[in-house]
Amino acid sequence: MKPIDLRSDTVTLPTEEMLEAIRHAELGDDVYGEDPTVNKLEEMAAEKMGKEAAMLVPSGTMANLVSVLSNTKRGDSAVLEANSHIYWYELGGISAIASVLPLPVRGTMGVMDPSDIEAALRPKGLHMAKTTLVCIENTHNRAGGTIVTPSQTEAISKVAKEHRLRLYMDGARIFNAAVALKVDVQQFTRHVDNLMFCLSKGLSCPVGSIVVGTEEHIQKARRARKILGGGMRQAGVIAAPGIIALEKMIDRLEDDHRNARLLAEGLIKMEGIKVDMKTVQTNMVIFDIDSLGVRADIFVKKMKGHGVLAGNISKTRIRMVTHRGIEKEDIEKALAATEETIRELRKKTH
Ligand code: TLP
Repeated sequence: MKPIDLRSDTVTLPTEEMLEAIRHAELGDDVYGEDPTVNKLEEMAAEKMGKEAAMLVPSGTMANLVSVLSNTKRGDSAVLEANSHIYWYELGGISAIASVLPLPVRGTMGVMDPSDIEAALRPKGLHMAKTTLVCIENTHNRAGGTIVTPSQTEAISKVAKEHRLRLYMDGARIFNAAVALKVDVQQFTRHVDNLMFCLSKGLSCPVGSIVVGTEEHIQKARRARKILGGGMRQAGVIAAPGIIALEKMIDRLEDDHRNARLLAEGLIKMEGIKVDMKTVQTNMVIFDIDSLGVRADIFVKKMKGHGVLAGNISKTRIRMVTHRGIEKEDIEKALAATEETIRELRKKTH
């Protein structure tokens, strides 16, 4: 039987309509700017985000790196959240490739306090790596898909403006935030200079992320993408499902949020499992199994034996992500499998 895959929303497969759109996409060489499908997607994305221009890249990791590169110079420093994806999961590309010194600031549920950002800035001076950039993440992955609200984003943007810093948003799942708060996505984007969002997560596309900003910024970002080897030719095959994603796949994220809540409500009832319900805001559930006295990687392995895939994100914490293809019945099965796993482990330790 096919496992219930709750490791990530990146496992979503394209819809039939997306596959059909790929088959019929009008194509050209995008390095010459001549792929009409890419051009259409980039225009749609810029308009949706309320910015001047946009650029398609293969992955969220490249989108973040391109954005760091195009917002900074070698030897600058950048403030980011201590548990952010850029800091944790991107092989240190910010330092290894962009030569930028990260200044990590610990947030609360993924949200940095503006005064902590201010305190982290390097003062001007001969000895200092000049701070030029602040990065926020929305929704925040390691905090459990938590939202940086529009007013929190605005407060951070005030600090950025005051200190003449650029503000960048890793908005890999920004539509999850907008749908959860029932606000237009521009309520977030208007406070940042540039951002990226992913097509390949909850929006179900097979590949792709989009960098958005001013015309001038995107011109710079195009050079950064090229040096990283991200200039693609008939990239319309990637853009075609992206168009469908923007037109049709956003509102359904609400179903994923409902399922995540259902999952969390079931998990919290189980002995030995802790869920901080405040963090269950979108399509992720992170739970702690510390009091079970078993390592998270072992727990995850046992779950796999019961047909459920999850991710261990620390020694004691496990992440489950809901997405298209996961229905209410799958949540019920996942809960039953978790209960069974706990029972088995208890038997072993008694
Ligand atoms: N996140 C993946 C893993 O890399 C952890 C996941 O399964 O959640 N920003 C954020 C906030 C992300 O969550 C991710 C992917 C990325 C950037 C990178 O995107 P990709 O995987 O397309 O390079």
